[in-house]
Amino acid sequence: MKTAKVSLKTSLPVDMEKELNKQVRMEGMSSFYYLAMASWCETKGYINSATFLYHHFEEEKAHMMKIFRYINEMGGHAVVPAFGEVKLEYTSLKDVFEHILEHEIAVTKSINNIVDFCFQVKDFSTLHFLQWYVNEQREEEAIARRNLEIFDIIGEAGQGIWLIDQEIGNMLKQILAKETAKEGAAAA
Ligand code: OFO
Repeated sequence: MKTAKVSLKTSLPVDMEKELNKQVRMEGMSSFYYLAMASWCETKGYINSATFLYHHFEEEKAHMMKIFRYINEMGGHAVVPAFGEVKLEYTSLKDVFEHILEHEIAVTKSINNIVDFCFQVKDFSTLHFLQWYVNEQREEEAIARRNLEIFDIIGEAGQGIWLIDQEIGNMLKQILAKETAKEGAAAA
């Protein structure tokens, strides 16, 4: 007599698992974009921008892992994605930050599509889980826009580019202070 294979049941819809695995890849790709940009900045002497981008590389890695762990927690199967090539060269520091804003908008759209899908399949657990990403993307887009504004306000001529790099360093300090405050509030 054949024994039926017992598989663990999950409320995670199969298509949702696929969508989340795609997002795992997108977050992973994001981390490598930031890493490549950090390296480009470092080799050009934009040290503060490089530090900002190395920090962001770590953040994106954490975003990837958060979804990865969620898929398995829900009884799905998180898949290690194949990562493609990333852009290694940029024409200027502003070019780097323009790519960042474009990329973050693409990530927001991707998250929004999954949120929309949550409603379609009535997956309220994933909907709740993704709220964190909705907020995160709003914050990240705002930071990316602010970084580009800095270029317009200061101007790149003369010592401008040096000042811009300094200002991006200050932006990172503000981000780190906010993160510490959030952690403090969560621990209280
Ligand atoms: Fe993953 O937060 Fe932006 O991309």
